[in-house]
Amino acid sequence: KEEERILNLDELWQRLCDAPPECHSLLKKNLTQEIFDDLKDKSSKFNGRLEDCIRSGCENTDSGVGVYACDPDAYTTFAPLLDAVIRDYHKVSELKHPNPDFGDIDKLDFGDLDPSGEMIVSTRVRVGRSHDSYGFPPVLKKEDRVEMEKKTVEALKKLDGELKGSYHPLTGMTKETQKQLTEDHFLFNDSDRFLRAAGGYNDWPTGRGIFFNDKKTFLVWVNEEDHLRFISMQMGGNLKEVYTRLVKAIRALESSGLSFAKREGLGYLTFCPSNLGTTLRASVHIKIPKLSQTPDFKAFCDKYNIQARGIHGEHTESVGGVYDISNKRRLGLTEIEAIQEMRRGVEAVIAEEKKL
Ligand code: ADP
Ligand code: CIR
Repeated sequence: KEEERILNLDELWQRLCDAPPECHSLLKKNLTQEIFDDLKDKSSKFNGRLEDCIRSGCENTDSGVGVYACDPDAYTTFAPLLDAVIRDYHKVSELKHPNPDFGDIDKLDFGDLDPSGEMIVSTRVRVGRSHDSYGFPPVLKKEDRVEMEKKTVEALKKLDGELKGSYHPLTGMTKETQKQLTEDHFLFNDSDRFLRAAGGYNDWPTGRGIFFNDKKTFLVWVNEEDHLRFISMQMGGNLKEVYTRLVKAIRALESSGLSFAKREGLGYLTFCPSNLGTTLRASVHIKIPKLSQTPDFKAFCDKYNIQARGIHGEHTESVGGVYDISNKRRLGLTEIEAIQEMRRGVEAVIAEEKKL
């Protein structure tokens, strides 16, 4: 069938050129004929090609970003495209990124963002990490995924205290368990067509799994979009507790023998250019039935550099006026600055909802 045929680079480019006027992806905006011609014959370290980076955005012209890096080296090989997309997404004119700075977690000047408990349902902060010696999904082989999973699980076994937990591979997990964990917002699935087109579900479910502690307040996603995602979450609005737990986990895992891909000016490298830098996304699920219905909702979010998503993740819908509100920028600021950006945005959202 036509849709199942793997399109070659020229066909992908043609699709992008023929994209409907509603296509406003960062790929469409930034991949000029000149850049295309410059990059079309290049290969990255793991033999990734331009088609691996742009397939998702060409097949899904309704993408927001539309670009993925085929491996960490893609950020160098395909820099003329990727740099432009990074500047655009993170709103930076120069590709500069500070050293990690999590702030003084014993002296944080915030606690619960919604002490009344009326508006915030839950709070989550995540970061992504990539093993520095492997490519990203389009160039990975089944064996790579299995090896990475093994290395990761070895490191996770060393966690102790509140972070101590167990690993649950997707292979062998019942459909019912997967469904329940996904509905409860703990687990990922293979239903994102953007990620699918980028090769994110190749060899599914091999090498994928989830680690969590007893309370499911600290979780690690293995080989979903990124090699690793560290997640801290809990019910209610206590950002201080959630963030503090994540910082402790990052510190423990950075000294557990794993080595993560990083680059001067870009911070930690991730599969999607929207995630690199701090890789941090801090979110609340929050009830905002009034604000979300105003015509200025999007402009309001833009003003505070926050982003609204549906409650089952990106590209999903809101349910009952509950939205996922998070910081949008991850590059060009420190971790603690990204958290403060989210905090200010959420406080403004709460104040505005109460006013309406
Ligand atoms: P990410 O980019 O962080 O991986 P997604 O938008 O794909 O995010 O969401 C991943 C999962 O995390 C989804 O199941 C989503 O519902 C859940 N999630 C995100 N933020 C929160 C939150 N504040 N509370 C509970 N679940 C959340
Ligand atoms: C898009 O372009 O809309 C998708 N490829 C998602 C982009 C950003 N989100 C992500 O990395 N999770």
